[in-house]
Amino acid sequence: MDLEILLQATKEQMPISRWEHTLRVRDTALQLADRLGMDPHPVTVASILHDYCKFWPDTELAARIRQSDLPKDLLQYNKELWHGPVAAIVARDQFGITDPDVLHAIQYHTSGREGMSQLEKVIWLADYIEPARQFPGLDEVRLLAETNLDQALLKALENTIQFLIQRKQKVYPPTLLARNWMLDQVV
Ligand code: DGI
Ligand code: FE
Ligand code: FE
Ligand code: FE
Repeated sequence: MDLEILLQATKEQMPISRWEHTLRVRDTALQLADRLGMDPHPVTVASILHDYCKFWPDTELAARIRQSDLPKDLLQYNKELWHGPVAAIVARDQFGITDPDVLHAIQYHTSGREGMSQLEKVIWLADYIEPARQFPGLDEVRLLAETNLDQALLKALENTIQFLIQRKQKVYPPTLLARNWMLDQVV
């Protein structure tokens, strides 16, 4: 996969602020991956593409979900959950990416899921802690991320679930399953 083509195509899909977020997620994910001794290539590809569809119209995202093999229950939950799964379809069908781990990291980068791989965890967390983010409780998650990926992810999932509940929003069940699963993973 030619990274220059991916970078250029992705940049064209979004405003500059989101493009800069994409590059910060890539750099943050590569730092985590380096510490964990992971192959940087899949980390790079997944980070670049994770928000590819963030600025696509909701109608287009919904249509792609209906046409594809993606879970249809997404349509009953927050629209914020749609861009990752659709980006994974684009990565596969338009960019010919076949590595299931990369496709899953893109697909589940918002929801998380039970049984997340190390790559899925790194992308999820990098998206949450990249330097320009400002969530309540983020300092604690950033600190945990320096020493324990699983503890950081657990805390970040809990913060996200609390944020959604405070706002009287639905929580997509895979997010709850991810949090329950992480609770058993942490040491
Ligand atoms: O696309 P980004 O802004 O970089 O980040 P993202 O794809 O992780 O989207 C995060 C937003 O999605 C976050 O503000 C919370 C919202 N959201 C809505 N419903 C859910 C959800 N996040 C999770 N994890 N689970 C949900 O059910
Ligand atoms: Fe490649
Ligand atoms: Fe996203
Ligand atoms: Fe993102």
